[in-house]
Amino acid sequence: MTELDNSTDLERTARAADSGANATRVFQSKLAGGSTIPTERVDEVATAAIKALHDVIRDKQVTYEEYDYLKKWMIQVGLDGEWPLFLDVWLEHVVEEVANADREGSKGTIEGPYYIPDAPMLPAECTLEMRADEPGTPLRFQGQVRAVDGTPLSAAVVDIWHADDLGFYSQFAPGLPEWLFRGRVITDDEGRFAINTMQPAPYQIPTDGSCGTLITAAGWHAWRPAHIHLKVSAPDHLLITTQLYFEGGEYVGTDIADAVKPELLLTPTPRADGQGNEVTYDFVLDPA
Ligand code: MBD
Ligand code: FE
Repeated sequence: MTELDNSTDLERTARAADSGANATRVFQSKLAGGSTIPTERVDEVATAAIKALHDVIRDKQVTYEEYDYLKKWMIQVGLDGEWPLFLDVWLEHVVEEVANADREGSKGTIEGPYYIPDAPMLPAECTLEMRADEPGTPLRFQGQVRAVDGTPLSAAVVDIWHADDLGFYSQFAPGLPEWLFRGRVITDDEGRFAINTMQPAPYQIPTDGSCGTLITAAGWHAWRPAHIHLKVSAPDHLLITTQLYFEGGEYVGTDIADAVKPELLLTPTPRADGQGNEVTYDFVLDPA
């Protein structure tokens, strides 16, 4: 590899130290109060989880050497601030599957570790915050929010966040504007929105942290396909947390976080004015 290739690689690699510590801090402010989960429930779930691990140890004949590396690794995950990343990449998709099994409206998927609440409020027709020379392919992302019975939902909130053209998230990578590619868009009288942004790039799990250590040790790849995160909500309706992907995009079939669903694929088309791409995607919210 040449020097130049190497520096390009470094630029494109998120660093665990930048993203992990902030993901941990942001998560800690989410659960302010104490747990209200009953003792019986903790007993039931914790006992089953521990037993599932016992079964793996027996089934795979786990050795003391492997057990000690597990301990060392788990200690390091905490030091790196990567528990939010680890849990959201490898467990959350099943929690989401259970949570949203009974929904009739739009499909959800995982939230991941990089949501920031209280992003700037924006009108139905808007442009997300970006830099003057923002690299990438412009995307006009438009659609309508409706109830299950088809009623348009005005004043719904389309809370959107995504990475930039290098796969970096604002507030989790250094040097980016605070609210880059983050905003809460309010739908108009017909429940519609039209958001001008830039298509995000695939996201690579930081390779220099403990999640990266696991990925390398196991011979996996470290990538999520390019995606747009959303939380869509309206009064008297259930909030849906979801992501949208790009049909035919790299890693769409091999997402390390297993969070792609066929219903969540966008197929943007070139705009008539030559200014990048456009795509329409509607959301349907279940009643509260
Ligand atoms: C991401 O951008 C993401 O969405 C998830 C789920 C995990 C890591 C990075
Ligand atoms: Fe993401």
